[in-house]
Amino acid sequence: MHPLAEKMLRKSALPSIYCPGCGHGTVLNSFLRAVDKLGVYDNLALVGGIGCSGWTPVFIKADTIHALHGRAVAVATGLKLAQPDRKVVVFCGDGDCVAIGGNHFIHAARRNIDLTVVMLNNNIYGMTGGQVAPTTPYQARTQTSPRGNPEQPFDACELARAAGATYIARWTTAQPAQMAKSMREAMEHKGFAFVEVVVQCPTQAGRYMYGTGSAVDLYEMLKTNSVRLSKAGELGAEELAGKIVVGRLLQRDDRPEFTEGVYGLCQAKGV
Ligand SMILES: Cc1ncc(C[n+]2csc(CCOP(=O)(O)OP(=O)(O)O)c2C)c(N)n1
Repeated sequence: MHPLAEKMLRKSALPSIYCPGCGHGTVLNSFLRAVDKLGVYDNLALVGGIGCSGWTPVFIKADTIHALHGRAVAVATGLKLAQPDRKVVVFCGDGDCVAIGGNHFIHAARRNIDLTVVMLNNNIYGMTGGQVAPTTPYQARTQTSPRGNPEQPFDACELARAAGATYIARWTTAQPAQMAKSMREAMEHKGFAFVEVVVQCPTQAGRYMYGTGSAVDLYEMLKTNSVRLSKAGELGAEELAGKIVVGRLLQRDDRPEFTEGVYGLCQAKGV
């Protein structure tokens, strides 16, 4: 076993339940590298939601909580307020984060609470059989949109930006080193940090949406469709259609952090 895996994986949770070719393992790998580099291992508190992505903290030897579907950010908010010195990291799926948990997500961003939220976006509800998600592309075929998705998807990074997040990055599984760097930056950042990772899901999104269950083809698709933020500005709307803009999309430090604000108010009142 790789020394990092030896040190950080919870062996009782192995072997992994991820489907063959699933991108979630790459996200786990990048996260372990980010934690190792930062050396925050002993101070971590990880929160997972329901769904395939919710398994990510289960594999890591750290303090972890498994929250109800959609409630991972809400649970993390309580945890951070109770233990402000912790590095609290949430792993959630796109359905978990911006569908059922959408309200918690935008209000956590609005408060600028010091959390790192990693959203594993497979564009679908993976665990429950491939239902349509708020990130499913327009007209894409899923188990609940057999004639094509009639809804327009939204961009979770733009949602986070509008709500008040202060660090935002997006990568795909085809950029694991950059993803790890962003995870590091997100954990170092004081405030609400959001890292979206677009992952291949051969079993559900692959077969129904993209017409291939081949992880290699899906991975290639992610790679060729990724455009760096620095390059995206040079492209017109037509050239950008269907592309995934990747990079550090936002970093600002002009908004107060919520936990400090709460403790500051309590101190001022002598509580
Ligand atoms: C309150 C509630 N509603 C619905 C479910 C059923 N459920 C479990 S996982 C899941 C889909 C998860 O999709 P997503 O969050 O995108 O994560 P993925 O499995 O794709 O990683 C659903 C609907 C549930 N467990 N709890």
